[in-house]
Amino acid sequence: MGCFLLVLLLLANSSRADDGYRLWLKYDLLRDAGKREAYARSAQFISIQNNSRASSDPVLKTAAQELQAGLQGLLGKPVPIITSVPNKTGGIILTTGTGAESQSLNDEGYQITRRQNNLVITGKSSAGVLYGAFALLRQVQTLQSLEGIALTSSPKVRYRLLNHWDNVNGTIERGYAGSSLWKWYELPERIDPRYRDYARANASLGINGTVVNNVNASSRFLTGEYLEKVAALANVFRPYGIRVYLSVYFPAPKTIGGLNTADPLDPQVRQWWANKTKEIYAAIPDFGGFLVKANSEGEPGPQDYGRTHVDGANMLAEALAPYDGVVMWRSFVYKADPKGDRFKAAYEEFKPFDGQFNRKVIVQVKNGPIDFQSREPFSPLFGAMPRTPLAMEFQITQEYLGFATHLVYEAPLFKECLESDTYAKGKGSTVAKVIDGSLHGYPITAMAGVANTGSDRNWTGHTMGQANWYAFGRLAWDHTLSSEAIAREWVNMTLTNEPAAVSQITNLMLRSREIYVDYTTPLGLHHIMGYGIHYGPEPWKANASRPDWNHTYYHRADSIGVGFDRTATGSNALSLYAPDVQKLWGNAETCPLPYLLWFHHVPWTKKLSTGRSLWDELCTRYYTGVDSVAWMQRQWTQVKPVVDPEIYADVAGRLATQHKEALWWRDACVLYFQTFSRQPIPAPFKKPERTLDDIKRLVNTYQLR
Ligand code: BDP
Repeated sequence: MGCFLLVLLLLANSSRADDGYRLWLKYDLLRDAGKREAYARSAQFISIQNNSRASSDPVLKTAAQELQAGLQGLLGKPVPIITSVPNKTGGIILTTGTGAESQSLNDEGYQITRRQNNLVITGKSSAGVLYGAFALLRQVQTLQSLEGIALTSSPKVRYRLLNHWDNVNGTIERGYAGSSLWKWYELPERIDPRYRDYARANASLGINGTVVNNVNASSRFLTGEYLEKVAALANVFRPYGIRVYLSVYFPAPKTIGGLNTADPLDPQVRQWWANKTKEIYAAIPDFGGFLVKANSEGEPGPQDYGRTHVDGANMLAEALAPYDGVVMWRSFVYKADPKGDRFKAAYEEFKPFDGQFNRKVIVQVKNGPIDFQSREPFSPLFGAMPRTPLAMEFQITQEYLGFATHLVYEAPLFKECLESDTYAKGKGSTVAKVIDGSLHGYPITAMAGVANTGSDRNWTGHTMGQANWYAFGRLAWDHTLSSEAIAREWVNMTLTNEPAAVSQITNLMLRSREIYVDYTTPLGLHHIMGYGIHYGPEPWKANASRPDWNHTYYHRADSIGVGFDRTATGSNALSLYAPDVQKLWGNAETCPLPYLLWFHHVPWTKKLSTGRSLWDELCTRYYTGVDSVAWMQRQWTQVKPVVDPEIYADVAGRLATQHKEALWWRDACVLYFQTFSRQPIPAPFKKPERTLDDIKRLVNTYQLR
């Protein structure tokens, strides 16, 4: 008997082990029986309101099925999908319509209300209903009441996309969670069930598009062979309201088209793109469009033929003219000019073209002027191109944020940028208002996130990285949501509903980005990470093949001080911003400390607003940053009793790695910068036990090939 009990206990325990595959869509039985019953009273059936169009709509069907699977899991009882509504009450009705109730919604919005004791999910489109279904599930997963529920929500931007930097050979550029999700060698014949789970996860957030291949694109994706594979993916994604897009290799007319030029003004080249686009739409009728990286980091582009970004983008837009597709043309460009400032490059190249792009073109801009650093001021292009729709490009994958070993919750980083004021039309002209089109009346709006997904069982390597995918999706839908609200939702849905633990984990997540900044690049330092792989510290890098790939270019440390003077006495990149922004950041005395070294070369001895000298403040940040990682470890230990053991161990292990590497960062940076400041490590901190040479030897091995 005792033995039998033990087996039962073991079984119960092992069934709790969670490999993270189910993300935030776990749908495990709610523990509180009272709550389960209350929800069940409102969820006795699901019905698609009878109209002939609706019953065959695959997206509506998905909505009903997702609701059914979710509710059955959460409530532990069957929830039938019934075809008609014979005055029945106590159920959930799904309905599309353009009636009065949906007036306030945009095309993909939803409304959840109570009508005659039914819960009614209304959308103008079936996609809206699908998003409403996931919103209802979220209410239950986060234990919100359904009594008197009245939710209305519409996405603030139209195109909400993941960008996958995935290659033909299954590798992922800057991917840290295994290999590509797309098994090109098996497609189109074998459909990995995971494709559907990928679509579910995205749809649950409102993501409605995915660029499946790397911006450093291979022309192979445009061959008939690959279009068939991409079409097979599109077929899986379609019932989830997700469209596929492709990154294109600009010289494709040469590499796969047999032409001897890819000049965008050449009639044959234009015809080639028109034909290719027609071929794509024949295979994928709801194809979303093209993403282009051109004349950037060695990628070819229109400038190779003496043409411009406008010529290139407009050519592709014309090819798309007969279809419902768009061109996302990236502004990530910079030149190897030792006298220039990379900060200004995208602005200088793109701003003069404002108003010249075809109406189907969106210029996709990285959040900051350099490159996805842990903190950047917003790109000066935001607010500067009123007549060109600009899309936001965030990086979810943690290329510069410690890969999949450092816990960095990115919502505060995304929000910081979105809430920055461009002052383009006076106070309150936030980046978010540029992106959602409300500031300049953009006809199309978009937000893209470079994905952090891969073939790892838990999708993102670091389990907590799932929260970054989640946060990106939620903010692309509604940028007004707070980082805290998003974290709470995610923790409730993914880790635990236990209130004290939810608060504790949420707090840890909210602080994590600032902690990362503190032990890597405090006070506005930037671009001093390991050369090439972008991992670990390497502030001493000074022999790169391009001046703007040296890290000394960015920090400019000397015996006087450190930081990049971007005021009028330096590169004057500040002048690209509106006068109010210049005022905010232009004076070293008043510049907020997070941005200080982005804009000023500050003497080591300069007294800061904290009361400490720059050198002492820098050291304080590096040391307290490391201590804060130890704090995160302790916080995590405390939630052990209420978090799944497998997930607990995964995160605990990665936090230990993070602590070890935070120490590398600290020692590397304080010892290196000390060679310039020539000042001691301030009390109460103890000087590192290793020497600069020791730490250089250690982290330089990362660069070995
Ligand atoms: C850089 C990455 C590089 C990308 C590039 C881009 O290191 O791998 O190709 O961004 O965005 O940060 O095009």
